[in-house]
Amino acid sequence: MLRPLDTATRERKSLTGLWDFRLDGTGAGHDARWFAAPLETTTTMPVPASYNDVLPDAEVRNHVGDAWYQTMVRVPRGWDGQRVVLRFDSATHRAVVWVGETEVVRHEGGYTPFEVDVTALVTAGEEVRVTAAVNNELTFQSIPPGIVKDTPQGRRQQYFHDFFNYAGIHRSVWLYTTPTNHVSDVTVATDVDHRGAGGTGAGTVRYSVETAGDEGATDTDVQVTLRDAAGATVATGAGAEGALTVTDPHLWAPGDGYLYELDVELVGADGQVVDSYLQTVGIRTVEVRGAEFLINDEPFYFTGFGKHEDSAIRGKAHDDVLLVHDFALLDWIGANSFRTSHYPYADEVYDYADRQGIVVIDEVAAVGQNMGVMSGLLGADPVETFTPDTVNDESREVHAAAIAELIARDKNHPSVVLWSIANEPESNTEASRKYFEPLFALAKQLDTTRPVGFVNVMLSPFGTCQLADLTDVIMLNRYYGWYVDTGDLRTAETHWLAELQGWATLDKPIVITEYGADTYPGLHSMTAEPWSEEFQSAYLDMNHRVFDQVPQVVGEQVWNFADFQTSVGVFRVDGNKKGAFTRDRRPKAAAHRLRERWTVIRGQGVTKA
Ligand code: BDP
Repeated sequence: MLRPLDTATRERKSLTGLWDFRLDGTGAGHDARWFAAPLETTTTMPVPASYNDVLPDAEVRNHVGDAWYQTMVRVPRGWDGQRVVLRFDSATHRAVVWVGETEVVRHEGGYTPFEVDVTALVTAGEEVRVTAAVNNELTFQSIPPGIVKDTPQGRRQQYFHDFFNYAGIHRSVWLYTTPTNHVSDVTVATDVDHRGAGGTGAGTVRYSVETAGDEGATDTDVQVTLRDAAGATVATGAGAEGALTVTDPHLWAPGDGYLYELDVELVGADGQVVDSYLQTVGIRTVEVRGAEFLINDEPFYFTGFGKHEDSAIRGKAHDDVLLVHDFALLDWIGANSFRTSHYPYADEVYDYADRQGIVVIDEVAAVGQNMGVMSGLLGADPVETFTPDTVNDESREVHAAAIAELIARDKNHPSVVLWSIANEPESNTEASRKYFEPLFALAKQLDTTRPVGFVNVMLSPFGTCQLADLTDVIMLNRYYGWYVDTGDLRTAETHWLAELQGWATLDKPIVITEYGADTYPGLHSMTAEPWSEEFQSAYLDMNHRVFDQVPQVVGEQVWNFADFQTSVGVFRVDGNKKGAFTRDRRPKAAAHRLRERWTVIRGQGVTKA
């Protein structure tokens, strides 16, 4: 799916700002046709924002059900004759949208965009009412899963993941135009002949363009022009599909976010440009070879974090200030990568990662498909994960759609080098294999250019995992010294090394996607006791000693970049405190420790010595 852009033939109008807002715990608004009139409310809500923490009200924070948003928008008067599209970059976790009194679109899944052609419902120069009912309920058929319980005190949402169920309109909303006959999709994939003359062989940009329109855009042709960062044309092509050759390309590489731009034009029979779309392109290769993860044919060692979209008051809303600040902190600490744990992030994040040369592991919102973790750690009712009544065939359809939407959205980002199709699902049973086999096949079919993996949980240690042969990269979340062998780092080190040496026999690259210890900022301890800043540093040191003994480990991503909000529980003190930074992005002692290690690794080039 293409992002809305301003180009020579396209215009956008942002619908961010204050919208009218009303909660609806019983779903009454649908029958009462709240979309048909101005919303009866005096409450306004910023878009984008999670609504939960904006108002100091427990009812709002813990709301279960619909949240109605409404705004009036004047369609720019110059838009006559254009195709007009309404797009939500996300609405968490599902939404129904009306323009005037007409329902225009429904979407399932809280972290990917959806859009609809509203040309027939709008008039250039006139106002139109846009209403969205955004629902935050999680069930066994949603990604991520959860259970809504009816209690005498009201409806309660239980869920199986360790971050707060923030909801609302978290990203931008757009009204935008395209010409009637228009470019509807662009796919680029790049290759480099690394063994070419002098070691810097030609680059290839394969492209494929889809078009749509009244007459199927049949009397139009596609022309493409590839420009370098200075704007000079380096290659041109004609036709909906093709391959462009770039001699001596400036490769996109970790730490060097060099981008070309592909100008895709739809040209009419009279030679007039009908539509123009601009697609950024990073020329690079990604390959798993034996136990190596290669970017541009060179072994890459991931350093960085599992992150969250999370901050005070805003919750999960995208925020450019935080974006630029977080990336500056990644640079400060010497990190070269992060995982979008545990859901697709805002489009802006990937654009910025492309430009900054930061490597991304891109994750589907499938987190918490593991009832073992829940009953073991959090005391939830013991149920089985994969049964007709829990995570079932219908859940898998929703999961498949989430994978397809993620790949469709992010396929052109050079920063994305690996798809993660689930975090810590049950993976040690036949049922889990049956559930996941088709999903791996789907991801590999939808993108033949990137490796596909999933993140393995500690309850499915080496030797028991039934998905290990399906995953291109072994991604492990391990908490030796924290959840097991708590505080005993010497024992933890032995256990961790023993398990890791088992995984190493599979001859696949291993990325440690989570290791971390909750740390209360400012708490100190002479003997490095858990929760202290000293312990967090000692814990990280222990992990690094283990990783450095196993050559198959090609990456370390600390859990977490920053402290983040979770549901309440006896394990959490105002959220999860495993951040290297606090929630307001101040460094704990561990941040300095990581900086010492990672700036050295960065200085050695992409690979670890
Ligand atoms: C892992 C999860 C992550 C949690 C983390 C923790 O993948 O979402 O926040 O543990 O417990 O199981 O801190």
